[in-house]
Amino acid sequence: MAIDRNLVVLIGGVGGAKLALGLNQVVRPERLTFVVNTGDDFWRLGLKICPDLDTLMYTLSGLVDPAAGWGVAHDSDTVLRSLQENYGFEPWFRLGDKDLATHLMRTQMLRSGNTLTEVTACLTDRLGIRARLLPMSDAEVPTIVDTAEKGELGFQEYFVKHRWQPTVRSIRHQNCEGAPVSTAVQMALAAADIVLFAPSNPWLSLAPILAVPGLRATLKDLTLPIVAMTPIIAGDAVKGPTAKIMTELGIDVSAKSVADYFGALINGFVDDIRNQPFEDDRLRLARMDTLMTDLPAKVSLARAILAWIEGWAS
Ligand code: FO1
Repeated sequence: MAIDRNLVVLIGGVGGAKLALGLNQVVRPERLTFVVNTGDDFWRLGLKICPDLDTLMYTLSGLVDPAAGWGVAHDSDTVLRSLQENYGFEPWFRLGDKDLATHLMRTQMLRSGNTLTEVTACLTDRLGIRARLLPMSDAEVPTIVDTAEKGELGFQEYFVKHRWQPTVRSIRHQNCEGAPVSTAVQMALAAADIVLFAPSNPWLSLAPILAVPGLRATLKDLTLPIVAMTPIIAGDAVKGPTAKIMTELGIDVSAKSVADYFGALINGFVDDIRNQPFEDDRLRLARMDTLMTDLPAKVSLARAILAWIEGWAS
């Protein structure tokens, strides 16, 4: 049975998209809103690339490359290879031909004066996605990673070009003072029955959303279930640099550290059954299998989380 409550999910890219797919099957689409990190966005070849929005769009529309978790399945690379062979362009950021169609369309619509929120609504509609995808802000708020070896790097240089190998000293969100929460995000949060932080990297993918001025304050004023989840399972991240970054920032690699990171913003936390249990008087805690190895696991985790939260009322 589809869940009939308004769910707002704050979410990053590949890690969060797994749960998004499960939620998409158990929540009525008109009740489901994703507020998506755009701190990873950048300009390449004159095109606006929004990796986390792309990943969610491709995942929810079934276009995604399942092995990578990003990009379009069975994509070709004719354009990128021509750029490299003819013009010596460095292809460290792989843009497939079909993927380029998305970036061309997005950029053209932005240049025509549409906001990123409007463009995303149009792209998702054309891809047959019925849930709502909202960029966290219409302003550009690029994530900058300060590293020991390379100094400050743009997010994609850190993550893709240098394969998240440099040691992270700190992370900042450029221009966030000038990036108000969009009206669409404000309205979604005002109508929410449940807010969920996806199991995305808190420091890289969720922190940029929380850095948008007004967002933390809006969340603090809500009196409803606000739940975060562990991206750490059995002392490590399933994929990506979460555990590595925690170590580099001097944070103990545990689910408890993740719960502490969200602090008073949350009142519930989903931990993994493989983790060492911890206590926190402020929080309702649940322990579930959060690994999501296949679609049935994604759907049953989504169902279990929402059933648990629904049980709070009784
Ligand atoms: N991730 C990579 O590891 N290598 C790539 O070449 C790459 C290209 C790419 C192109 C479009 C897009 O939307 C995403 C892409 N990603 C790539 C994924 C992405 O940059 C990261 O996974 C996220 O930014 C982290 O959430």
